[in-house]
Amino acid sequence: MQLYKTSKGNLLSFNGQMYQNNHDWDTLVNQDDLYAHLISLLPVSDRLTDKAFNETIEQHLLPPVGTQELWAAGVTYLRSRDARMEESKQSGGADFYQKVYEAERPELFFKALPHRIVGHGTEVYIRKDSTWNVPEPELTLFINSAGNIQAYTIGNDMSSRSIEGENPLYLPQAKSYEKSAALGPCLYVTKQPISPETSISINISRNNTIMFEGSIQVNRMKRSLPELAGYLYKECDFATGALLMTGTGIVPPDNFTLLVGDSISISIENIGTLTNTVAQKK
Ligand code: DO4
Ligand code: MG
Repeated sequence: MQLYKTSKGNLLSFNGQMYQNNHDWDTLVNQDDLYAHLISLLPVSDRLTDKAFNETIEQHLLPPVGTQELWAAGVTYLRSRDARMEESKQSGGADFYQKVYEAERPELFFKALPHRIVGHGTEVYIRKDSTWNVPEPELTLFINSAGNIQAYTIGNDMSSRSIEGENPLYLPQAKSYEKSAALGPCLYVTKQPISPETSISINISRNNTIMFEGSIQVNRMKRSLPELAGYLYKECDFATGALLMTGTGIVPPDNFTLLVGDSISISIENIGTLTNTVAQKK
């Protein structure tokens, strides 16, 4: 089922029926068994027509986040390792990416607090002091406060490759700035873990021309999803749960950089499409 956060309440799509409730987001999603909890709420939720549902989503959609921190895993796919090794050859940082790809401990970094996260249909930013910028399409986990994966969404881990490539110690500046993270359009809540065959795809268009497209399956990831969640929760508590981007397996060629006005669309089966336009901080 798909759970959408909107400024008019929470919308749920289940078996072709649409529902609405007004529960507090953090309380609603931070459950031991979110799927069973949402099913139990259906009899006491308002039924919506398709028209009312679609209009609310078009006009009032928010990113699927309450007070949760957003974290990210890196170098979880071979393509990310290779691209990072290439971009950091000059700085002497290439070995670190090789090592972290092989290491038992994954790369995890803090990405954003909720106020820096944007939703579907809005702007993401590229930095004005960066010359090489890319989106990173990533399956993103919602993990409850007990450390268990309860749902999935689409994440765009906007990244500056020029800043990150100059020195790996600049990673926080390459990754965390205003509107550097997009999430949405919904939380996909499943009874079973998401299928490893799930496909992630992206296209970037400029003046209605596709400039780049690519896709990958989740099973190409080097690490398991519970492994990434387990490392994040090792020494951190998250009172209302946390969101975790799981790394990119798709990197555009080195001669590609995003420009203001580009449109980025990321799709993941069963979750939908997350579309954002590229802009800069005013
Ligand atoms: O190590 C730098 C960041 C890696 C990353 O964001 C990714 O692989 O998705
Ligand atoms: Mg990433």
